[in-house]
Amino acid sequence: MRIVALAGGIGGARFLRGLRAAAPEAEITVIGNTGDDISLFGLRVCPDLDTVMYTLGGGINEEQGWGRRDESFTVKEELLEYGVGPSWFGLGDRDFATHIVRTQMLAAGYRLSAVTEALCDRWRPGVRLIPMTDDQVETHVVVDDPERGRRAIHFQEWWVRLRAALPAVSIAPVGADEAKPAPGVLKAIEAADVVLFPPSNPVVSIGTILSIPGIKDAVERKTVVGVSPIIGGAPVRGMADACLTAIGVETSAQAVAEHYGADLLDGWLVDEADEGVAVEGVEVRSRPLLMSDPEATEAIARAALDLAGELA
Ligand code: GDP
Ligand code: FO1
Ligand code: CA
Repeated sequence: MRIVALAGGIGGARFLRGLRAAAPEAEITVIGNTGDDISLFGLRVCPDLDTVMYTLGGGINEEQGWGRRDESFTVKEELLEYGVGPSWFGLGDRDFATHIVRTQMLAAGYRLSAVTEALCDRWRPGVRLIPMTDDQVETHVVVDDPERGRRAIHFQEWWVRLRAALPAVSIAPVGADEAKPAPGVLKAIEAADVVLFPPSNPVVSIGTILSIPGIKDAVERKTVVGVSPIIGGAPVRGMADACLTAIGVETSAQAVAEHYGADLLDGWLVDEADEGVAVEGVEVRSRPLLMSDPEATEAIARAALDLAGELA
């Protein structure tokens, strides 16, 4: 079986670990979000790609959900001694090595998709991980800054430094209009038996991937099953509610399914707390959706595949 999954960071990565266990024989292609990417200290950082790569490769900090385990922060401390920031973004020493390799390869002319493949040669995630695009796309957030007025800031500044505490006036994937899907993305979707939306952020993860011209149209032609990241009217972790509010979508499993719409979604898994969700043209099933341990996560992935099998 050929499976394509679109993925952000933590929610995507954890689901994929369950999917790999649920379908060990399947060929899984992951299309990763790169809208969170940022250049810091002259280095290219790809948080969502790295979260998927480290999680599936056994190198993730499990408690935190991002960054390396057994991490230290000597380089960051030394940079701060020089007065070189930002201090609000925690790049660890082990993680730095990934960004150095990536930046060196990009400078040598390799595309991000080729670089990601090279990094995965070390981590062996057991899936094919492709960035959504090789072109630079960076999500920006327009805020009303009490000191500096209305301005657009990088997504990471809004998410990590401000903890999404300033309401987003709007959120935009800058560069998406001119971006092309990375090599292999459309081919993988076309060849897929099923396309899965893990419980990733509907706006700045799945939404950003779908904003790359050509990807949404290709996905619409397939059997698509999504897993709700919203349980009982709230994100399980993180601040996805702030992103949904910015695009005028209520924070509920029902509203997220309606936002994706029946043209895109064929099946939708919601938590038992959200029983009663109904969207015309979408087959909705309720079951426990907390990825509390590997077994629970595998069961969620299996349920998504079972639903896809019925709908295909
Ligand atoms: P990010 O890039 O690190 O923010 O990660 P993703 O975009 O892949 O996923 C973030 C989403 O995962 C958040 O909206 C959470 O609500 C959702 N999430 C995290 N843990 C769980 C879980 O155990 N179950 C479900 N259903 N959603 C989860
Ligand atoms: N998230 C934080 O909340 N604080 C950090 O200092 C931080 C550093 C960081 C470094 C590398 C990396 O790959 C991810 C990192 N994240 C950090 C997570 C991350 O940037 C955001 O949670 C996501 O981009 C939102 O999906
Ligand atoms: Ca992300």
